[in-house]
Amino acid sequence: MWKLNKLSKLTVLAFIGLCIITGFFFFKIEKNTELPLSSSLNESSRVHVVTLHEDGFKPQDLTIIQGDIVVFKNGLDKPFWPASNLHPSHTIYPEFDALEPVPPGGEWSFQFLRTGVWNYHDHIRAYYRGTITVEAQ
Ligand SMILES: [Cu+2]
Repeated sequence: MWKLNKLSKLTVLAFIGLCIITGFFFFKIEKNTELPLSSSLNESSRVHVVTLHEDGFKPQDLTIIQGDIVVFKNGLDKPFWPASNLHPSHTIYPEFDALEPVPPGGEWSFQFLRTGVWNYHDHIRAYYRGTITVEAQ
């Protein structure tokens, strides 16, 4: 049993060595991909401003890159409440929801980590509508 000639033993050793090296690099790459993802999102984040006026959100349609931040400013003399569709449940992007009224002159910021076309509205006056399109990095 297990009588291997010298060449076979070398082949087995080489195979084991290759497995260890492959495993090491696989683990290393696996480990590396986790950390830079979140930090690169922060490094390249840009800030955009959307203001709600009497005649609607300006700009009404905005295209940004994944990880960008949008500041929703209240340009009305009454509170507003930015939230993702559908009104009133806000389920298409539940985190994209101020969760409370933003006072006149106030603002609410949100970082978009999910790609997609996100329709939103003013939860208090749902006829104010807009779209944030988030493209992949
Ligand atoms: Cu709503």
